[in-house]
Amino acid sequence: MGETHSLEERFQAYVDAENKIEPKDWMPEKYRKTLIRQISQHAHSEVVGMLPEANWITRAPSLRSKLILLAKVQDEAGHGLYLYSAAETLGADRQDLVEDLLSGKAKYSSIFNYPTISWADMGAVGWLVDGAAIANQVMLCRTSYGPYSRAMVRICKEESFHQRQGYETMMKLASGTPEQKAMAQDALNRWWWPSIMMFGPRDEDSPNSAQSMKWKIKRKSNDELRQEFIDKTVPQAEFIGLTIPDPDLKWNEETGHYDFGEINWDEFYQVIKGNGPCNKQRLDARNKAHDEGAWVREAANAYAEKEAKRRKEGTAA
Ligand code: BYC
Repeated sequence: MGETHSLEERFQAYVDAENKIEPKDWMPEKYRKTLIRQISQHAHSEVVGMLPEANWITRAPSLRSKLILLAKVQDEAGHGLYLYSAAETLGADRQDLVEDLLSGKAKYSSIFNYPTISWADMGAVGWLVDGAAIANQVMLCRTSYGPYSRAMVRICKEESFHQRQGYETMMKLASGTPEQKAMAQDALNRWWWPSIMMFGPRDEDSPNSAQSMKWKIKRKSNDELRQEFIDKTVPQAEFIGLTIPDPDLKWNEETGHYDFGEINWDEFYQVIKGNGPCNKQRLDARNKAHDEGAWVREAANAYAEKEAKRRKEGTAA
C-alpha cells in the first residue's frame, strides 16, 4: 500500500514537471482506464462522425466540393485508426472496443446523433463541429500521455483544414441568394446548441474532470473550452452576416467574454443515453458496414497466416 502510494506520488511529480508518460512507464490503473475510455470514445466519434457527412458526398453541388468532402471524410477514418492504435498502446484490445461501439455500450460524441438535412449542414458541421473539435483537441496536443498527444498534433492539422472548408461553405451560402442565406441560417440554428454541448457537462457536473486535469490528461476544463469556442465563433458569424440563435448572447465588458443562454442539459443527457434523433440510425449503419466488411478482415487474416507460414518454412529451410 505504502509502495503504491509513493509510486503514485512520483507519477504525479513526473506529470507535474511536464514529462510525457509512455506506454511502458508505470501508471496508476485509473489513469490507464481513464485514457482508454477517453481515447476510445474519441476514436468512435471519428468513425461515427463520418456518417452525417458521407450522407452528402453523392449530392455535393460541384466537383470541387465533392473532392474536399471526400478527403475530409477519409481524414476522419484515419483519425479513428490513429486513436484506436493509441488505445492499444495502453493494453486495450481493438476488437473489444469496436464491439462495445457496435453493441451500443460505448459512448461517442453526442453531436453525431443529429441529422444533416441540407448542403448547408456540411458548412455548419465543418465550421462549428470541427471548430469545437479543434478548440478541444489543441489542448490535447499537450496531454500527458505521449502516444495520444502525438496523434493529436497530426489530427489538429487536418481539423484546421476541415474547419476552413466548413466556414468557406457557410460564407458562400451566406453571400448567395436569399434562399441560400436562409439555408445557412437554418443550419446554424440547428447546429449551434448541439455544438456547444459537445464540450460536455458543466464543470460542476463533470465527474471525470478534476482527476483528468490533475493528471494533465485534460489541460482545460469543459466550461473554459466552451467559452473559448463561443468567443471565437460569434465574430465569425457576424462577419458573414448570420445570427447565433441565442437571445441571451451578449458581450460582457467586465469579464471580456460573451455571456450566453442556458443549455438544454436534458436534451444532452437524452442524446448520450441513446435517445437522440439519429442514434439508432448511426449504430445500424456502423453494424451494417462492420458485417459487410467481414470478408476483408477474413481475407487479411488468411493472408497474414499464409505469410507467417511461408516465413516459418523459409527459416526452416
Ligand atoms: N458526447 O466527466 P465528463 C470530432 C461523456 S470527434 C457524448 O466531462 P470527460 C470529429 C463523457 O465521456 C469529437 N458523451 O467527461 C469527428 C463521460 O462519459 P463516462 C469527440 C459525452 O471525458 C468527425 C460523461 O459524459 N472529441 O471532433 O472528462 C468529424 C461525463 O463527462 C460528451 C473527443 O472525444 C459528449 N459531447 O470530458 C468532425 C475529444 N461529453 O464517464 C469532428 C476527447 C461528455 O460516462 N475527449 N461525455 O464514460 C475529451 O476531451 C473529453 O472526453 C470530453 C468529456 C471533453 C469530451
